[in-house]
Amino acid sequence: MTRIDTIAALTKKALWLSNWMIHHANHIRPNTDGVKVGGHQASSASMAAIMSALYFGVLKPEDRVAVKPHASPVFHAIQYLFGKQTLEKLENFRAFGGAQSYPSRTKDTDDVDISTGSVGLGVAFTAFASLIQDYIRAKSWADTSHPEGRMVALVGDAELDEGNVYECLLEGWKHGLRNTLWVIDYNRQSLDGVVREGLYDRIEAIFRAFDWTIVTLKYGALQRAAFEEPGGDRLKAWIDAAPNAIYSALMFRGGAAWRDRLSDEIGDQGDVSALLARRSDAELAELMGNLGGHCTQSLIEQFEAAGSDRPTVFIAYTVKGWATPLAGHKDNHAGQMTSAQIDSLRQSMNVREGHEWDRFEGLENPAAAEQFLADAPFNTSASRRHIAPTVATIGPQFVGTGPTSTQTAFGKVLDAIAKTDSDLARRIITTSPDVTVSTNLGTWVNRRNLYAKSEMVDIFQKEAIPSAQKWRFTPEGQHLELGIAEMNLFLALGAAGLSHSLFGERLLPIGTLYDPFISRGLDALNYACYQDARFLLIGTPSGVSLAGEGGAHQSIASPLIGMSQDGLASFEPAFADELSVIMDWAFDYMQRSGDARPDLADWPRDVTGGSVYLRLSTRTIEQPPRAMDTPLADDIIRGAYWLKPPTPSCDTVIAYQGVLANEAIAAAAAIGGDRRNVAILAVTSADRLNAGWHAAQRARLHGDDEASSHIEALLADIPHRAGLVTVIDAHPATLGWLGSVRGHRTMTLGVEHFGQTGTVNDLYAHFGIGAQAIETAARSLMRG
Ligand SMILES: Cc1ncc(C[n+]2csc(CCOP(=O)(O)OP(=O)(O)O)c2C)c(N)n1
Ligand SMILES: [Mg+2]
Repeated sequence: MTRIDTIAALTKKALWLSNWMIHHANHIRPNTDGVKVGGHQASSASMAAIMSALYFGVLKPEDRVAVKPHASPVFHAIQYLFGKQTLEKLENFRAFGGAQSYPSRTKDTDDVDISTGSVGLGVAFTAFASLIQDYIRAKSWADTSHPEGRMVALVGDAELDEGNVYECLLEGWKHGLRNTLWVIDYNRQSLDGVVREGLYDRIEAIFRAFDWTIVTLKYGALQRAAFEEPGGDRLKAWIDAAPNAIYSALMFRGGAAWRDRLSDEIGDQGDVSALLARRSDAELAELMGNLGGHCTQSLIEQFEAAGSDRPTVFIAYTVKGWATPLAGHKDNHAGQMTSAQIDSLRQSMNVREGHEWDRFEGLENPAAAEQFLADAPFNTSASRRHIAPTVATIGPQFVGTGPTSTQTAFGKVLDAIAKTDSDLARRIITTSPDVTVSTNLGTWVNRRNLYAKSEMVDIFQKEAIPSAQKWRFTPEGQHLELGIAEMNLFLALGAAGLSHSLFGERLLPIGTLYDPFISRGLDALNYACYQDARFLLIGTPSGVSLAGEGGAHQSIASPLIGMSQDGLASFEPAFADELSVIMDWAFDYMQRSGDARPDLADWPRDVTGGSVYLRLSTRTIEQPPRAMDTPLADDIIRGAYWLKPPTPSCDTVIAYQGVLANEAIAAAAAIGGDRRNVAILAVTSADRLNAGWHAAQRARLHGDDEASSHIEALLADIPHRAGLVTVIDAHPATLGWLGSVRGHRTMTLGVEHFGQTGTVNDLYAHFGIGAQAIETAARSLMRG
């Protein structure tokens, strides 16, 4: 058997196993709750040949692949054929602990490079992964002894409807994207139906506009041979002119329908009729289904010819549901074969009943196939995931005690780090969607420069035009300048934040953006966290405290996003010294990789590490005169400390998070005078405080009676009759739960409506979060 024949035979195995996996999950495995299991047989069939050609023939271990989410079953089947996926996982496809519905880096065990699920994100991720690979390899500290990988995306054609794909094309073009291969499964069907005519031309024009190499795989080898026969040119012309819906419908109806239609439209009683007559119905159906994306020979030839200097897109014509009874039907997205249909597919694959899962069942020469798989370039025994050493932190960088804002302090901390000759400073990569200067990254960039593949001087500097910014681009530069698209920021942070695992080099990515615009990139942020990428996110400025900017620039929900986003520890420091401590901790936390204990009672994040989000402000406030010590630093990281501790007679607690610290202090002074019966709780992280509380509750439910959380300990001595006022420049629910910890009566102050322009005092008064409002709320609780 030739290499092509072997891969074509393995394609059939991948097709069969993926379809059987879905059938088994839906129709054979007992269903205990009546909820549909699902899985995409037609979408999988569409990609079986493309993925088999890549994995069995073309890919190398250093390549990284994002698989179209709903082709997950084919991916798992291919890994199973390689011997890297267990039967148990396949039998439990979409079940608890089984192979995942959509390929998952964190949940699957069979070597997923790039998670997918939310369409379009995996596609764009490959572009940023490629940029990050280039970034690393441009650095003098990088180990470039291992080969460069290609970043590959296997793309559903409807994924191109997602705007983030175009945002990344533009960004990729700016940065000289290369070494990126996208294979579009051009089956002209999405979830709901068949796409508009003429889509191909639009797609081609778009990729051409961004300087991509375009390879169209329209006709398979069988079709190309038929075109050479007498009358073949007429057949080709018919195929070229056929509307998508007609082609799909005929694919569904099969050989006899093809013969009727073609005979009607181009049958000439001469050459074309003879061409058709030479083929049985089955052969005719095979010929018409032999589009480029299903032809192993064409796929291998074209993939192997691809260069790496430019990005390449393969537009591979396919049929959704190829080689199955679902082929071409417009409703086939969630459609599944009946038991009778899967049975006839089984027979056509020479798979015996009871041997459905056997890896090499039905193959002509199983031993040769097994050897072929063992020898496949992609199939190495070494792990394809890297482990990079951690980078030592350098301790908190304190930046003075005068009045300041957390955003200004952030810039100074980074500047202090930039001045050091440390690994930490070298491994930091900063990035920002066109808000580098306005989020105080400017001084860092002046010292550490912007990244570009080749040197570019700052023309303004050269022309001696005064500017605070030195905008010099160099391969050693450490700031990745992005356009405004926030999705790209999070995709870049995702790729940079996985570089230790993808490329074996540790990066410490820091991304800054205006806090409200987190929402603009939220799905990509979620996606980065789902992949367990590690980065530090700075949202600044935030809240109504940036006053004059008005409603659309004032974030309200972001602390709740920070709390609810899995994989992201969020903080909102009020003071510069807190920020210094948190940043130092964050650089360590981002690099942790302990194993989560499988104990429900545990809050494993402190062991496993994660990403960190800091919500900062541009409002300058007075700083407390104090020295940082270890107990205080520990409490800052745990999420709260007493700025003014309670006395036994405490009747009011004011708990604030972030920039309203001085309002809390003023209100406490106004209420308590010198009697010190008002305590002030400084919350640095509602997120970690809340997570610790939940973890302690779960632990106690599981029998650990000693378990206690930081917030429970802090509130333990507050008399029950005391009132609790919470205040934040954000949604009040962020801190509202504090009253439930020990059952204190609580008033929750915050911002629930879109902001206004005005002075800080105007807005604090308008939203009821200033000192006066806090005092009023506290007094109302005293009366109660
Ligand atoms: C962001 C997002 N929106 C919606 C979906 C639901 N969805 C999954 S696949 C799909 C259609 C995909 O069509 P296409 O990319 O052409 O793949 P095909 O099924 O044709 O292979 C949709 C709408 C999703 N997974 N992600
Ligand atoms: Mg499609």
